[in-house]
Amino acid sequence: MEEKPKFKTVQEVVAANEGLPERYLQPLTGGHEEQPLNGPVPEMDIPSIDLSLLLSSSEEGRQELSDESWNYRSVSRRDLDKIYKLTKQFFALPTEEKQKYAGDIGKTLHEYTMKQHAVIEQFFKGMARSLDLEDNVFLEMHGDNARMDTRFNMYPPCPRPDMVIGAKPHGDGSAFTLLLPDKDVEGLQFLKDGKWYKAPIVPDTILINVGDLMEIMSNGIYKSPVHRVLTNREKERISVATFCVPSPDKEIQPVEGLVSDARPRLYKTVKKYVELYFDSYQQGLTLQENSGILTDIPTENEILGISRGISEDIPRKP
Ligand SMILES: O=C(O)CCC(=O)C(=O)O
Repeated sequence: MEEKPKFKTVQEVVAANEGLPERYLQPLTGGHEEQPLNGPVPEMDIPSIDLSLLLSSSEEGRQELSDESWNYRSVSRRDLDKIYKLTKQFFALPTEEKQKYAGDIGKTLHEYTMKQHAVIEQFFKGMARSLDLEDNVFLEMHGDNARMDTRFNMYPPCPRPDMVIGAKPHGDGSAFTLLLPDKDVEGLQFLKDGKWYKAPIVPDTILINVGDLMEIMSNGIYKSPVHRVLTNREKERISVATFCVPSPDKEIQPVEGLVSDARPRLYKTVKKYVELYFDSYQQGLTLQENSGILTDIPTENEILGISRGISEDIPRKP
């Protein structure tokens, strides 16, 4: 059998001290020059959500959700520090040890995701309620075999933060993503109205990001923001992202109550959503480019787009 080529992880590339591989360099072109990768950008104003209000189903909590349409931050719970510590320990290990350690991480990770699970369920319900829909409508489309996938990210210090990106611009394929960004090192940026904004560091919070799936199910009312991660010359950065992934057998489409003459359907039905998302992402394509998921749409809706694995005018990473 043909042996698979062995790629070095970014951490191994750094450790080998062989200099920056050319494939990581990507000069920005296409209208984003006025916001170079490591240049100053304004801070984004991210609304906070008081989860206790949301969980209490109060009118105030419902209002809080309907007021904002692109992402939410919730006050986090006690064991975030445990997760930060675990992530740092994990990345400090050599590759072979990492594989062994994965088993030990499992228990802590399981507890962490279980705690998040309850929050997520209430979020699905709260968002449905904010749109005058029946509580379970999004949860049902998401399916009984929905998963929560957690990814640990580590961005080592990089000598050319002006030329190397940590994570390319993308919208998340999830319904929501719960992101625990680094406590000390900035790097996450969101694209809004064609401009990049940095996400502020707010201690002890989880950033809840609306994903493409929620954008489709809500017929474009909730939008999945494009975001990217920069590298830092001096400091390593970590983050932990938990993605709510739908049951593989579920068809995803705008829910009935949100399609009307006044608001025509924006997205076609997607089968095998998860496969399609990853396939698009790998190819550097948007879901739209890969699948023609948008219906014939008026101009206003083109702006909503979908998935945007990478935006049109930003060079793609091979
Ligand atoms: O590292 C971050 O802050 C964001 C990570 C991210 O966007 C992702 O894992 O999809």
